Amino acid sequence: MGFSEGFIWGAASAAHQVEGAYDEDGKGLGIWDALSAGHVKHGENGNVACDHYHRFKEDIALMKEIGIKAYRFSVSWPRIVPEPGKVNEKGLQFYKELVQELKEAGIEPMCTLFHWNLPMWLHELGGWRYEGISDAFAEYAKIVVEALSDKVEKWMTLNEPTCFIGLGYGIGVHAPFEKGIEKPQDEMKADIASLSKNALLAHGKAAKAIRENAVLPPKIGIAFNGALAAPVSDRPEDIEAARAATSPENSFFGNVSWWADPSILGKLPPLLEKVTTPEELAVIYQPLDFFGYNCYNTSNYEDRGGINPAVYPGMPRTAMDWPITPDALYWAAKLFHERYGLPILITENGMANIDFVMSDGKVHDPQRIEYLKGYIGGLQKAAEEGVPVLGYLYWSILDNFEWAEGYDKRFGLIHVDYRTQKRVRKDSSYWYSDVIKNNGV
Ligand code: GCO
Repeated sequence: MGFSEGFIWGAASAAHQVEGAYDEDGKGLGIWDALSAGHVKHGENGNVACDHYHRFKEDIALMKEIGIKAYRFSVSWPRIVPEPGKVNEKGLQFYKELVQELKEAGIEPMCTLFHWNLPMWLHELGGWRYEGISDAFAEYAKIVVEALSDKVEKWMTLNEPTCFIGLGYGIGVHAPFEKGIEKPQDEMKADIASLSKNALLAHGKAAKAIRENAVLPPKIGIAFNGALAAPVSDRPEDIEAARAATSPENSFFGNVSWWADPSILGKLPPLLEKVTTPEELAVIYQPLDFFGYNCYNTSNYEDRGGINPAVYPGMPRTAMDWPITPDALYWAAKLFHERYGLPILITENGMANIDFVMSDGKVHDPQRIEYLKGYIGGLQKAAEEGVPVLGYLYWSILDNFEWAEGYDKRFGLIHVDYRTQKRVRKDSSYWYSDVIKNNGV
């Protein structure tokens, strides 16, 4: 016994990272369009990206060839609401055609409402600091749900609030590139707490808007990320230490529990409690259907003083410099299911590799295959032990715009030559086809 029948094997992407067409058909600018100059490696930007906006049919044909059963895409908020109160029908049309094409290919469309490219008009009102942002997000959610929910069943309100709040307003490496970290610590913490509250309110209001307006009975979640500690051994005290390090009492934005405790358990971490009223918590705390988690590694091994001393010189790392820790999905599924009681959906997992088209015209990526064997194997073990796991979505279907890292970090199952937009399936995509056929590794 391994993965359930009907286990969802899929792949993911995000609008700003793949679509391009940044100013076409009435799209407004988002913060990544307008503010990223000077912040991205090699001076690159997402203006064209993979040109998925024009090539989605070709891309879906490749997904079908691979055998993928679900595609997690995100909707670009500034494409749909380019200015306050205005709905861009052409933008909606794009997503309607996208989900239609997916359905015809037998692929389940899964929709993320916010994957980071905040409309500039909202940024100018204060961005995630603006008090009206959660209502604006709920209105936008309703528009998208009315357009797509006859075909979309699974919804993720937010992708990685840890990143768009923490990296966007704290560390300043993601748009809008604010360095809260340079403020006095208390001030920075209070600021991140109230920004986080607004993001949580946006989630809660959007979740409600989805439930109230969806045609197909919706399944709703958040795609979380954040620290995950794996135990150093199977001894109960080591497992307990991992549990405590993963969900500390006094959590902050880099901990999953900072976001998931309020939204799934209705419980506020101390710093959030200071800025959140009981009425607000009631808005944040909505029934959810799955626990989405974007998982790349356990954080023990990070050179940041994790609980595991297993960092060693020369340990395997991806092209992102991220440690390769195959037990990550096992512990993610175990620990997060145990704490939150929801079925687990791995909303992202994958690796950046030094991929290029080789002299035989193919892209050989054995490192990625090995990476996946280990990680998916771990998830399979969790499923075998009885953790309800709904699915696994590889990040990413295509090489794409990796935010501040630009284009040279390649996560795709499909290689993209950005000069010609030519797609080439990597070896790992053929390997993944077999995994899908066999329902496991
Ligand atoms: C994230 C995002 C993706 C990234 C991916 C690789 O996790 O940061 O959801 O947009 O591209 O995770 O870094």
